[in-house]
This record gives sequence, structure tokens and C-alpha cells, in this order.
Amino acid sequence: MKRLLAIVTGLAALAAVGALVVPAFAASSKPVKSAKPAATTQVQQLTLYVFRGKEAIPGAADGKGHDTMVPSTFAIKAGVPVKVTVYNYDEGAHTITAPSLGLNALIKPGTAFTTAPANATPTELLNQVIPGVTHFTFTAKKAGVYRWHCALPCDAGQAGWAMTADPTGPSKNGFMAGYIVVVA
Ligand SMILES: [Cu+2]
Repeated sequence: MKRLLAIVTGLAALAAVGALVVPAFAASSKPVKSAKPAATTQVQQLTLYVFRGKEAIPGAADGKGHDTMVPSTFAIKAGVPVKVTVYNYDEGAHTITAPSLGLNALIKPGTAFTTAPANATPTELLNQVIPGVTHFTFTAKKAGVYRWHCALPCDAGQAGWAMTADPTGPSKNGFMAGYIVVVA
């Protein structure tokens, strides 16, 4: 019993030392290394923008601006959740639809104002839309290259050009379609 008491007393003394040591360590200027989080707790952040036809960078074969997702092709890591934020500067809704990834996200429309002066430049008009902000999270399980497209009839101001089929699938790559590159 005496021996047990000695052990308990010893442990209490150690705990007391520990209690003294810990604040002293925390107060030191040495950087404290944090444990690397497990793969399952990691999160990727991705920010995308949609610009409407009037303001989109004219890069199309027809020389006009079209509804465009920027970037339209992006890389993510496999097996890690991706927190996506989309700022939609277009007054129409869109989707990011990739059936092979089980992804079909609705992108909220922005709010357009009609008070812009008649002779406003496209840049001035850009400031007349309060973006719709959409958040969603998805996880791509397997590495690969997956095509996405917008499944809503957009680009109406340009007769839906961005929605006409590309050789690789519905909608035009670089506008309302592109690739999600999933790396291992
Ligand atoms: Cu669209």
C-alpha cells in the first residue's frame, strides 16, 4: 500500500511538471508543428465564375462573346472533397453536369439591373449584375478526365451558340463545357 501511494504521488508530481512545462512550451517562440491531417479530413477549394455573353472574353470562332465558365477545365485530387463556389455574373441559371462523376449542380442566376445607360460599354454592363453565389461539395473517386457540360438552354443572346454540340459532346468546350481532370 505504501508502495502504491509512492507511485501515485510520483505520477501526481509528473503531472504537475507536465502542467508547468506545457504553458512554458506554448509561450516559447519556437514554431509548433501541427499534425498533418488525415487524407479524409482534407478539403479542396475551387472557385469558378460565369460571365454572360455580352461580357465574356470574345474567343469564339464566330468572334462574339458567349456565356462562359472560367475556368472551364480544372484539375482536382481524387478522393478528396472539393468545396466549389461559383459566382454567376450571368442573369441565367446554368449547371455543371458530369454524369460520369454523378455530378449535376444547379448554378443560381445573378440579378441583372436594367438601369444601365443605353450607350453603356460591355464593361459597364458587367457591373450591373449582382452575382448569384452557389456552393456545393463533391468528391471524385477515381482519377481520369471527365467531361462536364451545362444542361440548361443558355447563351440565348447569341442564339444558343455555346449550347450547340461540340465534337466531344453537348455544348462548346471552353464556354459552357469543359473537362474535370481528376489526378490521383
Ligand atoms: Cu449554361
